[in-house]
Amino acid sequence: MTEYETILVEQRGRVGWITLNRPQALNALNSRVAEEVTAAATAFDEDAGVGAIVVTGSEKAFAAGADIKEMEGMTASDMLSTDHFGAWSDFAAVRTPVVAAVSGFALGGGCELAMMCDIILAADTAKFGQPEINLGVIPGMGGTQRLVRAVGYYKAAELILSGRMMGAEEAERAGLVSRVVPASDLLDEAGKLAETIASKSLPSVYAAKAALDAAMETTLSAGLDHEKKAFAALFDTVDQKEGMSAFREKRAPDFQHR
Ligand code: CO8
Repeated sequence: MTEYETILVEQRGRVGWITLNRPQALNALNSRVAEEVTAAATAFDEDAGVGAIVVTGSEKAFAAGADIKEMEGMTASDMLSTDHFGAWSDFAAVRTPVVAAVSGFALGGGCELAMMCDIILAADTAKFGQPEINLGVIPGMGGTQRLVRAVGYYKAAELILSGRMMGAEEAERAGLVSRVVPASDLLDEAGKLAETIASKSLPSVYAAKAALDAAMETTLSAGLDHEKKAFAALFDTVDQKEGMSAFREKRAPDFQHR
């Protein structure tokens, strides 16, 4: 497996694990992290032996944001011309479902990275926020758009305009987090959830993620049209026949992921 500098990468069964590993900077996301996380996620995405990915950080920090020290001296034209965080768009585009397992700080780009994932599981210690306003900037990796879609305009506006952090329980109530678990159980719970997803038929998992993405991106009628076509297309898979005959025969399906 490729050697990485800022992340740890491991495959356990059908689950790919990516652990942010810059403890000295609370996993701040510099351009190297962006490249490496995207490269690792893309490699997992291209491997039919991987059916789900978990992204996590440390107990203290999922990620405390984009790397302020890397960005500090940049100009607007540096930002525009280098597409500083362009790699993250490729990460957000992987077909494989991604579970963010968040413990500690998920701030700025860290919160935005969690929101690029499909499911956010939070330790009871997690703290989410978009504090960029305190630095004289605004969220730049999707925060103004994805947070509004996740928690609604008014809650997102309060968080983004004030820079206030919210705890795990509040984030769950707001709809950003799907479940809060004790910090000591976070990785086990994320692993179990990812294994469950990875045990399903890969074509239907890809189709479900793409249809969910369509719900975020399009109008209701366009989204329904997307769903109708994707639903129909799955009837050409081996696994649709297997899933439905297993139901009729009252046994567990043996998916072939095709
Ligand atoms: N960038 C760089 N270094 C960081 C960052 C960061 N975001 N966060 C923490 N660190 C470093 C600290 O500088 C410190 O390093 P050192 O020991 O060398 O001084 C080390 O990590 C430990 O941090 P602290 O001593 O500050 O730890 P505390 O426990 O006292 O505080 C906090 C923890 C509250 C999380 C605090 O570190 C903090 O406020 N961090 C910054 C949070 C923040 O503002 N995040 C938003 C960053 S901007 C952003 O994410 C924009 C995203 C969009 C970019 C898109 C570009 C196109």
